Amino acid sequence: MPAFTLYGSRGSTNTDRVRLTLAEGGFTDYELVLLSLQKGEQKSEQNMKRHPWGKVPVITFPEGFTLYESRAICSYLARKYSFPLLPPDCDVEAAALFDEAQSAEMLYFTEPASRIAFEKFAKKFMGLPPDEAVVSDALRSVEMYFDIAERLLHHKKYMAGDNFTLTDIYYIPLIQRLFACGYGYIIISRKAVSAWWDRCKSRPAIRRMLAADKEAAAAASR
Ligand SMILES: N[C@@H](CCC(=O)N[C@@H](CS)C(=O)NCC(=O)O)C(=O)O
Repeated sequence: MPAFTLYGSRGSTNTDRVRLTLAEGGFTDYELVLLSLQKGEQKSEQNMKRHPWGKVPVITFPEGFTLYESRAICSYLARKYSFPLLPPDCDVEAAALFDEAQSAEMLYFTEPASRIAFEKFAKKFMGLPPDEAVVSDALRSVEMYFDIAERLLHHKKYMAGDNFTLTDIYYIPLIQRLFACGYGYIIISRKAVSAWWDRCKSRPAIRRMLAADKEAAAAASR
């Protein structure tokens, strides 16, 4: 029996955060159950019991422990299985800088980047046109975000310091989405941000997972 079940969805950036964390940790002893967001399976009675807001991802253990929220899941898994993706608990300053970087990612990057992904990517599958005013406003925020990240990344290799951590993983799915929507220039045009992105995506586990997902998406569209 696998150690736990991850309920997620294909193309879900929040699910991909967890999958990337597991890939980086080299952990494969889990079952991935894909729910169809198009069919509304995340709002089924069973999933509402797992996730009170009716979303993915969620993990459940055979003994009954259940956890939702992608970042909480990633840090729980990193702690439980000792993935080297968090600062050591004894280094309180490094832990505080990690929390700081995670807050910045979640509030100043993911918030506007998700609006772009929803308008330019998800709405296509719903047969709806993007709201260009929302996109322009969100693009301005993402550009400003990376102007600041550019300055900060001149003094550190990764978002929370000189080590690759979960915070770097948290960016990957939505940056992939920005590239898919034609906004990759936001990353590439900033030297330090672009170098950071290259360091992240060239990690062997990340490279393998991104290549496999690209291949799967191409096969699904054939
Ligand atoms: N803050 C949550 C966001 C979860 C979320 O919005 N998941 C999306 C998929 S990427 C979802 O389930 N959307 C369907 C819905 O809201 O009905 C996390 O980090 O896990």
